[in-house]
Amino acid sequence: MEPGFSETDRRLMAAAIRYAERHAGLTGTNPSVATLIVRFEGGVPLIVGRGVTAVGGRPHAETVALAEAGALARGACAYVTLEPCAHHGRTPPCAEALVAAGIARVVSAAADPDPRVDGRGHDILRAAGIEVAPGLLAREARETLSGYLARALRKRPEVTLKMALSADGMLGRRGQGRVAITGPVANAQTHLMRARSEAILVGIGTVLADDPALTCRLPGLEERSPMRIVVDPRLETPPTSRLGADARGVPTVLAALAGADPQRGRALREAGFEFLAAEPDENGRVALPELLDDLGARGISTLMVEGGAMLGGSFLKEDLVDRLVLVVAPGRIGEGGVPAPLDPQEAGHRFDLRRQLRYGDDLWLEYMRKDG
Ligand code: AOF
Ligand code: ZN
Repeated sequence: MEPGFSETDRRLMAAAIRYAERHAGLTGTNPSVATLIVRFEGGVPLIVGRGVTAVGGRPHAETVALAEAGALARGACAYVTLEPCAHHGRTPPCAEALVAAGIARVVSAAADPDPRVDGRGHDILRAAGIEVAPGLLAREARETLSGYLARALRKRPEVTLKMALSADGMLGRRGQGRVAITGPVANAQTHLMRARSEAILVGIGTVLADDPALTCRLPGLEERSPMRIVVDPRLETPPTSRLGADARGVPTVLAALAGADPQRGRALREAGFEFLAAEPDENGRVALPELLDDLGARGISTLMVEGGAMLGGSFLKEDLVDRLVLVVAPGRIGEGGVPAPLDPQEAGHRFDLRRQLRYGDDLWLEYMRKDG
């Protein structure tokens, strides 16, 4: 137990962190934050207000929770997964709103690196005589805020590399692209991951071999399909591909190098594709760090990399992967297989294994970058 916190504090903060997941990926450039307003009646905690950052990013979690609590906020304790903001947006800062509502104690998890906040939120609370207890379950909270934190601190999206492997460590069969190896439960989880990402990226090799749709096809979540990005240096994506079929509905961006055939560009533009002028690396391929900088500047904070042994291998080699998801299916591919750029054993050396789940016959392994 962290010093200065009770077991009840810890349980309430854990609940707030779970609640913050609710709008993960739906709050734009804003993080999905949660607030619980809690009164202690004879030592028993009673939640009188709950809030999560609204879809689109405003109102903030504190505003929502304080509105629900009303007059019951006076003398209550607020549990916030991120330091309350200190800047004036469309509404006054959350720190001031907590003061005005008469909150007696604020327990927070992660600090906010936004230069407009960065400790000032806590300072406003302390100056008003509120007891401030920061840092409870900070690591767990940072995981729910990781996309926001990556963009705030590194000006780049958080990168999740997801790969499906056969039991013998193959990604697919040579010349055939992806062969369906994982089962329905793991596949549904993949679609859920897509829904929670702001953008999904594959290489042109995957587009040509698999003709993927890269949409979220879970019933009720079709609207949550993220932006699709293809690393396509020479504009080889066929306008008639499945990506082209709905490029007008789902933003689809081709990251191409200068000098790509303008004729192709025209046909693709007509099909609804958008373009991003990528920079070449020393091997004449699309430079991935610069591509990530570009996506960060466009407000993308979570990127899921889903395709291609080559592209996945490059992200790993260049140390650009923050989260790694390996789905290991029971079947073997054997002769003619395309080996994955790393296996679970190597992954264990480079990343921390955070979750290990069974989905049907598949093993789902989630890792985080070691220093994270
Ligand atoms: C909070 N509570 O629920 C969230 C916060 O564009 P704005 O004005 O909405 O401000 C965005 C910043 O607000 C963002 O960078 C982060 O510092 C903070 N997010 N703060 O008090 C919340 N989502
Ligand atoms: Zn705020």
